[in-house]
Amino acid sequence: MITVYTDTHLLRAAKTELHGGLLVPPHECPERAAYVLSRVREVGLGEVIGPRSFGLDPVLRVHDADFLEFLSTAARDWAEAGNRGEAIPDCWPARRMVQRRPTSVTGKLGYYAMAGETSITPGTWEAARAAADVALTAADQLLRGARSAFGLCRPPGHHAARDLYGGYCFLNNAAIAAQYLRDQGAARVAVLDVDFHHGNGTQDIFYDRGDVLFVSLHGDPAEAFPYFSGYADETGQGVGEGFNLNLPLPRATGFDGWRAALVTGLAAIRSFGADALVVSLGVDTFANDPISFFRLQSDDFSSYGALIAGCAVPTLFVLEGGYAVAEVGVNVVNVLTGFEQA
Ligand code: Q9C
Ligand code: ZN
Repeated sequence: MITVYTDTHLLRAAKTELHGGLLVPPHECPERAAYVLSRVREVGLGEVIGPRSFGLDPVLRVHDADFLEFLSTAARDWAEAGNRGEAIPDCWPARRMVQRRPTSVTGKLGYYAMAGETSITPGTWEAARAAADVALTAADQLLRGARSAFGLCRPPGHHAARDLYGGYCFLNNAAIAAQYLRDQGAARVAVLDVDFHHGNGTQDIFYDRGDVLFVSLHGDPAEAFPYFSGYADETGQGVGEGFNLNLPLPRATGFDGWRAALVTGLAAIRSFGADALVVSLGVDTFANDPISFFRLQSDDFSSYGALIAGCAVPTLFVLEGGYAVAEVGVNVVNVLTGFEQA
């Protein structure tokens, strides 16, 4: 399996995450990608190639132009406004307030943020664009006939909606790749999100679509981020009704319960008849993850990689979360080798 990777992710190196009432070093850190890349090389997964530049056209198929303009200017506008820390919102358009974009950068942060933990810094936009190019370049491998490919994306993407960032995400790499596969001729694309957190951004982007099936296994939103998305009764709307499958799971779910939900999700993907599968691959389901509450062990990742291979459809893996940093490489690559060896 080819891996697509670029050092450009290093430009996403925030000093702060709002966590537990403190500004702490971010869980979503550059070392995560280093661990994954070094494990890819250690097991000899396959060639590692750089991304090509796709420009903004495939990004604009999924995200709004005003949102991209905001992301590309927020860090500079924030500094020019005299703020000394990293850019974070402190006011949101909550219930019964006006959903209108303010002109000031602080107002724009609240307008476009779906969560407040994620700082915007100089370099964030460049890194996010490179991550989208990584996902698109890996998607191109499928179009050239590969059975699978791995986009080693950083920053992650699945919490980003068409006009929202947050949850460590800016551009929705998996959604951009899924839409690109559609635009290049795949009639039906499934997105399987196995990150611990609900992929609210991907759900939102494809919610009214019958050509892209979204399936997500995640911590019950009553107890887990993103809290306001991910319930089982969110099933899609309009022609998209029935093409969104949420499988929320309780605290302390281990591999038996998680695997049963995966089998349900894979059955939906099979009966949908996908021409391509995009896997939002987060390994924050790991028992030792510092911000999550499932109990998967490292060997379990190999097992479920093999189950995903049972779909027998060209499969693009896109890196999402996973914050037990030293174990992220082993867990991610276990999924990929489990898939390959099935
Ligand atoms: N203060 C992904 O896994 N909530 N994002 C922070 C700790 C945000 C996770 C909780 C978690 C976002 C891609
Ligand atoms: Zn996650």
